[in-house]
Amino acid sequence: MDAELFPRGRTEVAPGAVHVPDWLDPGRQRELLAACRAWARPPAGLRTVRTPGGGTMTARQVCLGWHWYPYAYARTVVDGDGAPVKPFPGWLGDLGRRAVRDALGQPATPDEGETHYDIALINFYDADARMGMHRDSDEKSDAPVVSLSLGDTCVFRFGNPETRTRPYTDVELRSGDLFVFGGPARLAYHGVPKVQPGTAPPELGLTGRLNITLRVSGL
Ligand SMILES: O=C(O)CCC(=O)C(=O)O
Repeated sequence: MDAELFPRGRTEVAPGAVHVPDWLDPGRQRELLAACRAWARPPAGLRTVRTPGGGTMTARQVCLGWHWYPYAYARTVVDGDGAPVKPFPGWLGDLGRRAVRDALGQPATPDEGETHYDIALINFYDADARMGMHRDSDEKSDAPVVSLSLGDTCVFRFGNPETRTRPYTDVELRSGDLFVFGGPARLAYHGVPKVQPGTAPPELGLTGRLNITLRVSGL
């Protein structure tokens, strides 16, 4: 948004959890959106995730590298069309390492060359989609999680590692924003209680919100 009353700056929301507004410029956002559209196509495309309790997640999802399903990883879409998961591209790993350096001011691990982002979870939110408070705890690596947002603005709730409830901080994530959480924040509960429909930058050409999270599996 132009002419902010209070310009948005880099904010440490909790130790190890950093929000960097406008990290992706409009051209990079368009490139990432085009890639997401290709990844969303079948086979192993965008799907509705069913939870063990018989419910469904309202955000629809496609995975790269490793296929996440509640609550494990596989190499094929075991809860969908059975196809092999799409590969995780090298350029996305480079983007992940750069994101960590920019957000945290340090490499993802002491030996950065060894940090191989190999999972992307891409969530698509329409106007009514939400994501409940949860921890990203199915990975064996403690490398930071990298989160990139495209399209509609959302309220991203970032909490603590102990409980789904307070204390938490609500952060507005807009198109192009980066959020990284590692170290003491790596296993913090987080979720998306609300998407603000119609707030995507018109020139992006996306109705809804996409979130791309990059993780290191350690598998
Ligand atoms: O959409 C978001 O910003 C959060 C996504 C998320 O929490 C997840 O993929 O585990």
